[in-house]
Amino acid sequence: MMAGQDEHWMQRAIRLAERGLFSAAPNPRVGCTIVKSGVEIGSGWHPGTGEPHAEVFALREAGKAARGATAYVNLEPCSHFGRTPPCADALLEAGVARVVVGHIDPNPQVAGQGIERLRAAGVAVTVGVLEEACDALNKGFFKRMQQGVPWVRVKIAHSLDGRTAMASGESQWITGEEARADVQYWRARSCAVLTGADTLLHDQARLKVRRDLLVRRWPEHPPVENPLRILIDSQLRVSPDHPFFSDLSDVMVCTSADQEGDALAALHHRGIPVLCLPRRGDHLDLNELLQALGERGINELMVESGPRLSGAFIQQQLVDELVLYCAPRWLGSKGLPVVDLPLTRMAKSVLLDVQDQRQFGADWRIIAVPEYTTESAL
Ligand code: AOF
Ligand code: ZN
Repeated sequence: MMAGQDEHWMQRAIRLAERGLFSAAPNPRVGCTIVKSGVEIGSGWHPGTGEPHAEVFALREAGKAARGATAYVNLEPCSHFGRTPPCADALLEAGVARVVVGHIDPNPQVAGQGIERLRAAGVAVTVGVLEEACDALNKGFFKRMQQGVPWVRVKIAHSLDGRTAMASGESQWITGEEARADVQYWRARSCAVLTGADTLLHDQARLKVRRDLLVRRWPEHPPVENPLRILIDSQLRVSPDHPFFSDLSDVMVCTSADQEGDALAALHHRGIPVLCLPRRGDHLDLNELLQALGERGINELMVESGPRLSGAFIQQQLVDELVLYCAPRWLGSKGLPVVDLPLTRMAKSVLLDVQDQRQFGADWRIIAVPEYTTESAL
């Protein structure tokens, strides 16, 4: 089989996997296509936890024709009995002759054993086709499996003069509708969306996925699971009557472990789950938060906060990716900064590795990865 063909069909597997972009978590997004004589004879994708895996749907569709065919999967077929039996066994039973894998599954229950089992049974296995794209699709799942914590993505909308709000905190709306529709895409693919008290005290944000805006950005109408909405409020300044709490099915408040009194009692009274975190300098220990979120199966965390909290995530070197929307507008010299980072020397500056830049309406979106050094730690 020509390498170009492998790439073509792996791209198809990735497209199938993307149908689970907003619903597969905490499981990875997985797609599978079964190909014989250059023709797809079965396809499938994993819709979410508890549902059959991608390979199972694809094999069902292919039926007996799967014998001697090639299966393309963006993630290594599993080898363990989880909620479903191992996909490696299903592929063997169906008599598939070759399996092309995009990326190894770092889940310790799998971690190469799926591939081993297939090879041991005489199936030809090719690993690493379009590996980078397969990695990009499941960065959160991979990080949680390898490090126990979610992938942290910080979103910031700012003006061309580097301001995120007026001095009063007023910030609606800096960017235009297209950029805001794109924000819905990131929210929908996140397992959790996090904000801070400063933000909620200034606006009526609920951090819900706006499906009317999402369909503009992603018109296929795939299933969407609501992300967990997290409020960081170390002093419990946000009232339980804030619109953020109008729906309690998917909220959580994180506060300081030394909080007590009426405000805490009011949250408990309303049945709002509260996570108490130790302090670390001026902020809560965000690393502890990430550990707790990892244990809850959060793969991708999106931070949509003001400059103080975004700054704390950057200072604690916890940000994996920045999604910046820059609007062609000046908010003036009294406005709030992009992040609160009280640096004094150039040596401490945080370099950003720009991965992608693109225009949304009149605004620019920049995706960048902070390059931390020991020097950039405050
Ligand atoms: C595959 N194909 O489509 C997916 C896989 O609880 P379970 O049984 O659903 O197992 C979940 C684990 O299986 C998940 O953590 C990951 O390692 C793997 N996901 N594997 O062969 C799939 N979704
Ligand atoms: Zn499986």
